[in-house]
Amino acid sequence: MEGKVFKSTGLWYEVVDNHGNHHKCRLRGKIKLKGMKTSNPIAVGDSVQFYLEDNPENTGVITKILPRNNYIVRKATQKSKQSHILAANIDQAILMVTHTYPKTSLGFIDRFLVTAESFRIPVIILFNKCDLLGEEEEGAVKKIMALYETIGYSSHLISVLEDTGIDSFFNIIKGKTSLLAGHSGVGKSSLLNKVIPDIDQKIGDVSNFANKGIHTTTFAEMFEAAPGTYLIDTPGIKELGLSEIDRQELSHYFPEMRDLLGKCKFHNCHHIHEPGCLILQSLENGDIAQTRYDSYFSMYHNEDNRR
Ligand SMILES: Nc1nc2c(ncn2[C@@H]2O[C@H](COP(=O)(O)OP(=O)(O)OP(=O)(O)O)[C@@H](O)[C@H]2O)c(=O)[nH]1
Ligand SMILES: [Mg+2]
Ligand SMILES: [Zn+2]
Repeated sequence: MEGKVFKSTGLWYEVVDNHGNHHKCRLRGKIKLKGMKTSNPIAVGDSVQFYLEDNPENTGVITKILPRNNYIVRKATQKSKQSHILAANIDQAILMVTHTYPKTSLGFIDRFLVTAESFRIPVIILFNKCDLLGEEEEGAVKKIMALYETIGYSSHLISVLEDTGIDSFFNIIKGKTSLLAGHSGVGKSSLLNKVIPDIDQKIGDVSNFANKGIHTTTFAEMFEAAPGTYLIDTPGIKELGLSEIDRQELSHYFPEMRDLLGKCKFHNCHHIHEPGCLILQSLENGDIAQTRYDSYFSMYHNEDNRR
């Protein structure tokens, strides 16, 4: 039988077959994936082959992972060399961010965008909790949104709480498999509950003390919002490792830099301090935003970007 992995809790995988039936499956032995140091062999969104065992519980055994179209990873832990696959076979990532409560830094957004670019996964940015914004803050958020729109990332101001901008969200996800990502506490599960009313994802608090989420969602899980429309809820991301990205390649993952590449005076320009650098010129004349260049600079030097 063939199916899609909807949930993975370590030992057990929830696999949904082509008829929509859910099966509790495990892995037989070890399936080795070539050249990948990942902490999880199978991820949510994977297509697998499995058979059902002849036992009272009717559990299944996964025998094969079908080739992935793509996948997105983060480092398993901060210092870890191992990567954790967040999800596989996704059409797009929805990055949910908040200006306050909790605050999402531009550095984090840019890191996520670069990671997604490197996996060739389109990103849509949702700015949630607009109900918490004063006039001035809303102006600031709209400026940030305009910046990302210019670069090519569709950005939306929403409030899950007040039901603002949720209708148009459905058009964004229709017929696709979307990964919902962002810091803990930004409202990912809240949005899921809103668009798929018959599920009941647990919602957490944002701690008053640290202004951070409390990691309510602990496992990635896929839900079917409508036939052919899938949403993957993920645990809040604290940071993203760029382990697989080479310094030389970094500028390729900044869309606003891409067109300029190869036109600097030196063909191997790193766009840090070289004379005749077109990227630095564009920064000077405002065609490249300072915040974006700051992110480039910091990623180039492999700095931790949790500002
Ligand atoms: N003011 C306001 N609060 C919201 C909004 N959306 C969600 N919240 C609140 O934010 C808190 C966190 O929501 P969750 O949906 O659990 O956040 P999450 O992103 O799933 O967090 P993790 O599972 O920890 O990654 C809850 O108290 C929600 O009620 C919003 O639009 N406005
Ligand atoms: Mg959650
Ligand atoms: Zn340059």
